[in-house]
Amino acid sequence: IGSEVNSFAEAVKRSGIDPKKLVVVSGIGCTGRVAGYVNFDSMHTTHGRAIPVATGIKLANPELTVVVFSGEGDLAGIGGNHLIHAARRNMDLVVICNNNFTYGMTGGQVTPTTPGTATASTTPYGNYEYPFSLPLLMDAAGATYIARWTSMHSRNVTQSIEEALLRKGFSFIEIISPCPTLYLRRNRLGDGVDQLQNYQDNSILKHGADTRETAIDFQGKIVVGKFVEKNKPTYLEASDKCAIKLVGDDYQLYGKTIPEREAEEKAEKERIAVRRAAVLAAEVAQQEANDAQPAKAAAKQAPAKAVKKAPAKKAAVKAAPKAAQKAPAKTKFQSKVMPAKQALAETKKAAPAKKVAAKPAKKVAVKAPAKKAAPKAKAVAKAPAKKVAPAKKAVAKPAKKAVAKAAPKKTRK
Ligand SMILES: Cc1ncc(C[n+]2csc(CCOP(=O)(O)OP(=O)(O)O)c2C)c(N)n1
Ligand code: SF4
Repeated sequence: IGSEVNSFAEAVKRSGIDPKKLVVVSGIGCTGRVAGYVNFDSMHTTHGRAIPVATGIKLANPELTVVVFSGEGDLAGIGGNHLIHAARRNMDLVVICNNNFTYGMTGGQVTPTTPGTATASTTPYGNYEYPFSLPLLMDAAGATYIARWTSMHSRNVTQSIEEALLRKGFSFIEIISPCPTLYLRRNRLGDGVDQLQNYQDNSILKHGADTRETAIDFQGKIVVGKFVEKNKPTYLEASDKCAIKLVGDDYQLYGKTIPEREAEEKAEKERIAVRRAAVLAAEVAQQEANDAQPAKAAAKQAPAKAVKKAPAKKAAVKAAPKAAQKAPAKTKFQSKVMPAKQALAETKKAAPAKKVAAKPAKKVAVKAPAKKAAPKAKAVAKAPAKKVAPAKKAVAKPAKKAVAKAAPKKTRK
């Protein structure tokens, strides 16, 4: 969840949207806590009701960008009805769904996406329900932007959120992520790093994939990418059209005629383009400075001594096979926002030339209480000491792990 929030903050910064015109709404759950982690206007609503609250906010003030950030249990379980109807209406919302296959906060019950045969506290002998594939559900319901990534794909997550923030209509981004304490433990799937390895090994990048082919089996292949991107009138645009038919061109919403609102929207788009160009220009300048001083930059990027020793476990995430790293063929679904240089060139076209030199927008900060930083640093510094374990212990650990991993296969058979 933390890496997703980081991707989200980065996407907000890069998009150039005004953080003061952004609202984050979440439901209840571990993911639902996101509303409290961010430094934007936010609302932590009741379980399953993030989308109706977000819809209300958007209708009350159409100038706002409204983002819903919640778990799959909240969005597709108790809130499933709201989810499909918001997609059907093409309500102007960005929905980010953290799918960890479980009701994390309440102890690991089965959810509408738990893969078949997986164990949950409510399916101790294996899940016998048929799970939803959320991209397929959203496609059938009418969502106009659908992407799926895993928490291994931080950059892609940033990219998709950035795209969604800059477009109109209902955008749905699913992020498959681990719940180590419940889903992974109960299914004996190791820890978070093991699961990231699984994502690395089993993700299949397929932009524009048929959403009927996005089902996820227990520890099976995960099709990721941008599956749908299309335009159709949003709920507000459709209701405007209907009102104009009835009332004529004098129709006003919140005291503004449609041409007045369109003019404001255009002006805001220009301001966004200016901010976005400034952020991207700063990024490009930083990159060029790094390239010019490779030695200095390398020294700067090198982790501190203590941190260097600690992530021995991280090394366990093996590099993906070369074939998997190969860039896929370009499709119409390819992102329009990366890399920074290309994005900057495109953004400059939209932004008034003079203003592009404006200072980069203020850093979008994720709330991080200063007090808590200290104990964290200590923990990192202490980590290597723990790892210098007596030979006996070191042998015992892997053996235990191997047994634990082998066990579920037996049980499932
Ligand atoms: C009306 C109502 N029913 C049930 C609950 C209990 N409850 C709190 S969080 C939660 C599950 C959330 O699961 P999910 O949305 O998948 O988020 P996660 O915790 O996995 O991130 C449930 C059932 C509640 N708070 N309110
Ligand atoms: S590990 Fe699972 S239960 Fe713990 S915070 Fe994460 S999602 Fe919630």
